[in-house]
Amino acid sequence: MLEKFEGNPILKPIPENSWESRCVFNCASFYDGGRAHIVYRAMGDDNISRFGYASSSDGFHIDERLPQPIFSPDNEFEAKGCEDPRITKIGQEYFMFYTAFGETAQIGQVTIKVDDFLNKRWDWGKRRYPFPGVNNKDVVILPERINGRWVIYHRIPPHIWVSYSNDLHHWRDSNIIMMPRGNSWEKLKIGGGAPPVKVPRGWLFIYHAVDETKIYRLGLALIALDDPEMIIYRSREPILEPDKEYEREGDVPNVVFTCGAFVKCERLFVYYGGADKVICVATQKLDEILP
Ligand code: BMA
Repeated sequence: MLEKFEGNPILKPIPENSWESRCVFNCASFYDGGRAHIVYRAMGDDNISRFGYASSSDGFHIDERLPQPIFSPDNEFEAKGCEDPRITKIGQEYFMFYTAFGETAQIGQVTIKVDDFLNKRWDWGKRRYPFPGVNNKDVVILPERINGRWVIYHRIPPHIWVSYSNDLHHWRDSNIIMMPRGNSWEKLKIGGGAPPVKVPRGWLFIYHAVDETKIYRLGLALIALDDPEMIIYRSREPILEPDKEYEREGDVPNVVFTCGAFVKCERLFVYYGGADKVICVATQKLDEILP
């Protein structure tokens, strides 16, 4: 259902940069100030993930890329790396959730002022770990309160869970909202992909799903605007699957994995890692993607 850009991959590793010499992949992406911003996971010689930054004026062609990482591990909770960033604008701040990989793979959470981000002052503030010690990943947050509370979706294997907060720091009332579906492309586990995008009929939620043979695909769900636990649609078939060489062969084969999407001119742009090695984009007109 999504159309892959013919110029994929749009970003590849740079062998001369030790921190991103091996792979650049799963990236947060959002559109602000007339540009598509991409915060991507990179790995180099030491096998530790850090985040790099690139941007594009048309969403397809990268016309800016920084030579140094903009976010790196800085304590024992993330000693083995920071992975899979997802960024959402709330008021005058960007919230970034990521996987903090240390003894366990848990959720990390930071914020940065919009003005600081756009001016490349990488002041991310205090690092928080809202579910201490829990094997928990793939967080996406809704950009506005629903019935007075903030809402995140996250993944404690193999399900997608919802949790709520009054203050954006303490999360409670967790519930499973989506489960893997037996004998299908989403049999083994599922997890949140891009932060949900608001469309007139609901929250458009792209998630990833893993089958028994470890192939990663993307699925689509629509969540009721005023009820974070009501799934009003879930695609029977994947909306993206690995079939190009750059998705089938890489650091981990047969993977498409998204952490970011936005709508521009009625078109959905989805950024994704191909085979844990390169960054790609796929798009579709909004009215084509929803049945
Ligand atoms: C998941 C995460 C992703 C990765 C995927 C496929 O568990 O680690 O970052 O893209 O596996 O290897």
